[in-house]
Amino acid sequence: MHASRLVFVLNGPNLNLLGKRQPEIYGAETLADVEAGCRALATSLGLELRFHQSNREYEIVDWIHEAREIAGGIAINPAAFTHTSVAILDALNAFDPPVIEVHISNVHKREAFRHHSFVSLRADGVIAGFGTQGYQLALRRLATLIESRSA
Ligand code: CA2
Repeated sequence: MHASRLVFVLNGPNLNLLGKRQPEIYGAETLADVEAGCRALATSLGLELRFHQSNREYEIVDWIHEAREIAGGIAINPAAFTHTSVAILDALNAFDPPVIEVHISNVHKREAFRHHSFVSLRADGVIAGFGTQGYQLALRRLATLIESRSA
């Protein structure tokens, strides 16, 4: 089977503030910096990228539905929706290719309410606490998984 090399990178609420507030938790890079880094790596991995951020749960659900038709994988930082959203879990459960969950901070070192993730019930892998480098690790893993599905 030939798996699509198109990957969606989806970001949840408040991640538009990355690099502008709380650098001690989330680092100094902006979301635009993260996107630029992902685009450069995607090119070198032979992946095509769709990179989105929204503060609205339904938009994230809609992008996952769009990905069902065309994408070979999703990397998602659902942000606060990680801990609350059955809707995003249900959408991901209707998406067959690999899903990697990304958190910039180590959620397990933080408040107890961040320790539970609905999305982890579906994710094939979870990256937490690697800073914004976690996005690059997720893309590398998706490239590996897409290749193994094409073999
Ligand atoms: O560590 C992560 O990536 C999180 O997904 C980030 C979410 C948080 O709710 C999760 O528990 C862990 C928060 C994203 C908010 O991002 C901001 C960035 C800069 C300033 C303020 C918020």
